[in-house]
Amino acid sequence: LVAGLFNPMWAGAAQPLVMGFSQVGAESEWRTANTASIKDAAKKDGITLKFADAQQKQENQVKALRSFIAQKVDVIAFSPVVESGWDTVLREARAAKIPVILTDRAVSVSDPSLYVTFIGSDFVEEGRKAGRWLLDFAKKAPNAELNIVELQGTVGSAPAIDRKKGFEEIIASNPKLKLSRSQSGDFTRAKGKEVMEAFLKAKDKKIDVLYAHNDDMAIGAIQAIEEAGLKPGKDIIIISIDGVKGAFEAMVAGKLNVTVECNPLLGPQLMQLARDVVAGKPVARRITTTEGVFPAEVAAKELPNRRY
Ligand code: GYE
Repeated sequence: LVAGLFNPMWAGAAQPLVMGFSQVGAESEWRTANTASIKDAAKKDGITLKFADAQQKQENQVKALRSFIAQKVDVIAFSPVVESGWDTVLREARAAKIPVILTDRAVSVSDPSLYVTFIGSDFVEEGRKAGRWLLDFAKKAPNAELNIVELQGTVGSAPAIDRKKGFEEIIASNPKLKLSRSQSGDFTRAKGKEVMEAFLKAKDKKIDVLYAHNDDMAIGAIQAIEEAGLKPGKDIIIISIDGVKGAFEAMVAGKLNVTVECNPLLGPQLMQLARDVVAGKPVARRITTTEGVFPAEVAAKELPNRRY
């Protein structure tokens, strides 16, 4: 064989599969781990990845999806910033016969067959787990009311909607647990800090518990609490979601009480799914990841095992 003359097409070898992936942004530690997992898995799997970062804006995602359609990729995968507003562009993908896989976040569309499958966590269940931890905590606490404030994720996003819903469903069973304030911190540290500062400044009611929809906002809030001269994890009990390394470090330092795990390492499963979908194999409509709950007591022991 003469080097340079060999064309794999002549040998009948398949062209590498091309995936267009539209990511939410780079808003959190979770997202960074998710992006790394997807890029890594594509490389290992020999899949050509066209990656676009939407910087938390739906309009950027719609543009990215349209550009993937124009480029005739084999498969589109994306993690939708918000739940609604996808019907039109998903119909365009269908008209171009490009299958769509949802990762991480769900959409609400009029016709569910506009996407093939959805791989990601059960966010309602994560909210319930956070609520159950607080129910247990409240059992041990003196009989007074517990005043809770909430830092929500991105407005209109599946994890913000569902984590609120699951948490509220559980705490409703104990009238001692009262949610007094709830505002979006857009899943970032900077916003989490800013909103917590505003909560603390209100000073109308002592804050007993903070429920943050992700670790990054909790970590931002921890700073705000310390700057206000209070002890996070003690004066204010803090519950968050994701289970990133930063949360484990905060728990080891006694500043965070519990994190509910949400697994970002979806890359390998996504690549396998993409291959199956393109090959026309049947796949499950919904693939849920398995996750745990990590209270501060186990943080030091678990930290070395954390992969994100
Ligand atoms: O919890 C948060 C990120 O969609 C599950 O998005 C994801 C969430 C995650 O910004 O940290």
